[in-house]
Amino acid sequence: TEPVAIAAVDLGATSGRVMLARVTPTSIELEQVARFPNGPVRTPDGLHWNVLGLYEHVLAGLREAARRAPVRSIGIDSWAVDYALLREGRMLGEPFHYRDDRTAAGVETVHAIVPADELYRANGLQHLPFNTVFQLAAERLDDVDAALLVPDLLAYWLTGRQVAERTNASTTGLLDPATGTWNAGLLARLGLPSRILPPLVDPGETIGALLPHVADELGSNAHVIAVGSHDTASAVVAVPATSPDFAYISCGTWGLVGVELDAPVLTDAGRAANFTNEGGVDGTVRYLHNVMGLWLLTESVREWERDGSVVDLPVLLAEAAVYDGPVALFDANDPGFLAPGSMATRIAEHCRDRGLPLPDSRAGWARSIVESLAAAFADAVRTASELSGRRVDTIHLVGGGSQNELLCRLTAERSGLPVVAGPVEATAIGNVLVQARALGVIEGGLEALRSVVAASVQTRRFEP
Ligand code: ADP
Ligand code: LRH
Repeated sequence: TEPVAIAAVDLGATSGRVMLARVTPTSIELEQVARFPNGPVRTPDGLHWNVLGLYEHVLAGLREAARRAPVRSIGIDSWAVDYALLREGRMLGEPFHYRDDRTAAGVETVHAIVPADELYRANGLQHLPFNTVFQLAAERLDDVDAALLVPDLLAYWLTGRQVAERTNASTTGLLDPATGTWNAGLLARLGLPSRILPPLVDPGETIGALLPHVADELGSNAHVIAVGSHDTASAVVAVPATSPDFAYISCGTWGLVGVELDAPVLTDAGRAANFTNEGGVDGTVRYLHNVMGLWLLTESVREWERDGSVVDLPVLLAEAAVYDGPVALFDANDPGFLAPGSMATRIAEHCRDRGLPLPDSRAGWARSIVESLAAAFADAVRTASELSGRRVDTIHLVGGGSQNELLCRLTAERSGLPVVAGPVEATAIGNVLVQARALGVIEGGLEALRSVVAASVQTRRFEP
């Protein structure tokens, strides 16, 4: 059969891309049409995302996609939790970046009304200081009539329709994990106005046609279809698993490590281990822990490059792989690594304060970061399995980090489990597959979608 053209907009915290996919009932082929850097921008009031800049790149990418193929539909995903505030359709300032430190005040405000254990029972989320609920608690909302998560904001700009896609909405801390609907009781207790939260839609639902001026600019009559708009939800759809006993590591800026379940686990042990229940595609639950991820490495590289030198990541990783000096095995999850700036210095101080061995080269520090991440990954896989009772016989490592052979090898060694690496663009693939199913190109549940991925992409296996 003739392949169907589908576009995926995938905005990661490190880079964004527009991908053009050609899909048949049994295969998917991906072509990158645009890629652009992304990251925090500091202005005097704090850290922000340049969403207008991102939107401009998205439009250019979609225009190019439509030039190359008759795109039937568009799906948008991005990092979670962050949002724009709107009044009468107008965005009130650039969204804050989740690494902005204003959220500390919001955490205090929320916990003073709803203690942490009660909040966990109400929303099922691990404590991350930037969960939307804490961010909103630090905002003035009197004049606001809508809060739109980033993918929903872009969908609104494309279609004129304001919705909240459910997987990403689950990261706000304002959804009831039992019903998957906005938690009205929690909102009322926190004094958060429910009017600002738009109606929920599920992945696969059509959000709308392009606004006339957008259709004109893009040269396209595609529709926007809701996907797992939380990037991690889309990434997990595209895990090329061939058996159910897998753990996943969605590895880019963050390392999201866990298992897929049918129902949330809301135990005290899970809360103590900081495990979260995020909403997945087809009503699944992602039971996972946020590991700090390759942010530790990219942010260190950014510091090293401040003297004008250029660090080539594959070269650095190749040196790290053969490095045989002292290695610092540190706690990659230390909250002190959340904020941007001087990462290499902060890691070195962290290690010195704890009497850890100190490498004497950049390759040694890169090795230490990757070893520490692999240890945190292995630990999180073990804990996910213990807490959920889910057997794990394979780890699927997907996302940009799957290109990091050293990381894959060390994760296999430290976990004692085989690591299957790839696809790199899992998120975009998961985004496309949900659209393809909505269009009737592919049929079936997640297992069927995953078998299309397994048949279409190259993976690499690392034995323990
Ligand atoms: P995000 O979606 O969060 O922006 P990605 O999934 O695109 O992140 O992954 C980005 C990460 O992939 C980078 O931080 C980098 O560490 C890693 N990466 C990219 N290219 C390579 C490469 N050639 N070799 C090893 N790692 C790479
Ligand atoms: C990864 C991610 C992750 C969230 C974080 C804010 O990009 O969406 O799942 O916890 O960003």
